[in-house]
Amino acid sequence: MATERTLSIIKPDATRRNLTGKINAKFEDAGLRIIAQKRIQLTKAQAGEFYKVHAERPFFDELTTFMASEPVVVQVLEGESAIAKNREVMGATNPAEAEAGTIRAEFAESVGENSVHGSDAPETAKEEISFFFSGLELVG
Ligand code: DAT
Ligand code: MG
Repeated sequence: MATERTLSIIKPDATRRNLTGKINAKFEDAGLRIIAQKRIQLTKAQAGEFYKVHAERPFFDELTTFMASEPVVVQVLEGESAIAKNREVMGATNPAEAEAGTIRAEFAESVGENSVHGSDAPETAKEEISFFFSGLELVG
């Protein structure tokens, strides 16, 4: 096992309902450290660039409109196997399939408005962290 960093986003459905602290508590309780964090408003174009891997999917327009609809909190989580651990804490994409106790089981409103994003592999984690944060902002 190795210490990893992963990119997390608290999505607009969660910031709107004032859930940032409750979601951060789930990360910290799981041993993930929030080593960088900022609240920003994405444009639809920026959301589209971030999610470009999904550009051909039927839900792309809905996804990018949603991600630009209200502020998001972008963050870097660090810990042992942080990428997989964060995916565990998040739960399945569809909250109806998410395990009890996960963020999406407790807070997500639908498959589209599912409260959190988390990187899915070491390469995407690296890319996604540098999409939002400069090296100077990552103090560990
Ligand atoms: P995850 O966020 O669990 O990594 P993903 O990468 O497959 O899931 O999809 C990215 C986001 O796109 C997901 O969090 C919500 C949205 N999405 C995925 N499938 C969808 C669907 N069938 N309908 C609406 N939105 C969807
Ligand atoms: Mg994904």
